[in-house]
Amino acid sequence: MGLLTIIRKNRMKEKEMRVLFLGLDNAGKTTILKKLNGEDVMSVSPTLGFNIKTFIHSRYTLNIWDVGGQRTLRPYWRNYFEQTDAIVWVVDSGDRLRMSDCKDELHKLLTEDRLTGASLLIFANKQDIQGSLSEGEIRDAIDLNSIRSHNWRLLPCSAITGKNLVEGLDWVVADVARRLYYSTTVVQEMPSQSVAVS
Ligand SMILES: Nc1nc2c(ncn2[C@@H]2O[C@H](COP(=O)(O)OP(=O)(O)OP(=O)(O)O)[C@@H](O)[C@H]2O)c(=O)[nH]1
Ligand SMILES: [Mg+2]
Repeated sequence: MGLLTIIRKNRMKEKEMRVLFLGLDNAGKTTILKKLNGEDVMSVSPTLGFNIKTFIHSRYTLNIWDVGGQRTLRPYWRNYFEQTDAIVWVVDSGDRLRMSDCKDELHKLLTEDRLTGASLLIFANKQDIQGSLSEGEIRDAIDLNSIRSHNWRLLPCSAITGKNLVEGLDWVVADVARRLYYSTTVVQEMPSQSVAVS
C-alpha cells in the first residue's frame, strides 16, 4: 500500500475538519455559533481573542475557530491559518458603511498561501434586520464574482432566527469532504495510480 493511501486512510478515520470563522467585528460570528450550539444568543460580547467550538455534523467533527474581528485584532488572524479546511466569512448585511472594508479584508485574506484550496462560505448575516442588503447586493458589494481562487458559496442567514445556519454547515462539510475524502475512494479503486504516487 502506498504512503499516500495510508495517510488518506488515516484522515478518513479521523473525519476531522478545521473551520475558521472570520469577518469584521460585530458581524455575528459568535452569535451564529451560539445559535448552532443551542445557546442563549442574547448574551454575546465582542471576542477579544478566540473561541473554539467542536461540532459533530454529518458524521464529521468540525473544530471551529471563532476569532475576534476588531481592527486591532486582524493582524493576528494569520496565526490561525495553518491547516484550515474551510473559511466562513460572516458579513453584517445591515452595515452598509463598512461594506468596502469588508470586501478589502476578504480579498486580502484570499491571497494567503496557507489558505489555498480552503472552501469559502460567505454568510450574509442579519437578514432579519429591515433594510439589510440582499444576497445579490452583498455579492456585488464585496465582489464575490471575481473570486477564482476558492470554491465559494453565499448564503443569506440570521443568527437570531437561525435561518440557513445548518444549511451553511451542510455546504461546508460537503465541499470539504468532496475534496479531502471522496477523492480517496477513486485513488483506492485505481491501484496503478496509488503505486505511481507512493
Ligand atoms: N438582528 C440581528 N442581530 C445579530 C445577528 N447576529 C448577531 N447579531 C448581533 O450583532 C452583535 C454582534 O454579534 P457578535 O456575534 O458578537 O459578532 P462577532 O462577529 O462575533 O464580533 P467580534 O467578536 O467583535 O468579531 C450582537 O449584538 C448580536 O446580538 C443577526 O442575525 N440579527
Ligand atoms: Mg465574536
